[in-house]
Amino acid sequence: MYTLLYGFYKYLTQKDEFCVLILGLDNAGKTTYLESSKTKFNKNYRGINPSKITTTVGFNVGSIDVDRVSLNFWDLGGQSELQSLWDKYYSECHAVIYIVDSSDRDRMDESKRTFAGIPLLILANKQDIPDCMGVRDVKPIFNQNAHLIGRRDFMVMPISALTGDGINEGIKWLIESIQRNVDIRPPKNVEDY
Ligand code: G3D
Ligand code: MG
Repeated sequence: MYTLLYGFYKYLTQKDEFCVLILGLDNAGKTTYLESSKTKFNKNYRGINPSKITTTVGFNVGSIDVDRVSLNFWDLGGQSELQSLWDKYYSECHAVIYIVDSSDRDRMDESKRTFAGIPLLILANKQDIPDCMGVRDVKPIFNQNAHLIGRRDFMVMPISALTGDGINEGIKWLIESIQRNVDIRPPKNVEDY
């Protein structure tokens, strides 16, 4: 009886866990995005003051729960020495969020890295900065690499990690895409570890 109830309890409470890689050049707003998402989705999370966010050495992790889905975010930091680690984490992940600083026209070209297979959400961050590049400007730059982006769910969305605008829409898109892709990359549940 206990096992039956325990099994039922586990069925009710178990969440599907997915890993989401947060990539982007340094200063794009990755850490701010992670903090902002946690503040929005985790009721009791109070967040750290944006002015206290310092350059990420190593990486930051964080997770958010949305209904029966748990997203584990990995913000690997953008320093070029660490970019060699991206591939390793990439093979284990269910989706990639790539954050670009829309106010940094000079480095937009450097941002055109590509990844294959899993859903890719490109966030055009810092939309609160006047005269930044909008989605209309950012999208064509990544579309030049459409042949590398290949057959996958791919979206460019505008956000401001600082004000939180656009975060919810991005997470919603991400979860829908991960769930569409679940036959190819099933969730990693606690029992798998
Ligand atoms: P990173 O983790 O990708 O390196 P951070 O980037 O999250 O550390 O952010 C780098 C700088 O960009 C920070 O400013 C941060 O406040 C700012 N930033 C992040 N997101 C936004 C945004 O949406 N709008 C604006 N205006 N600024 C943003 P500082 O001055 O602390 O270096
Ligand atoms: Mg950082």
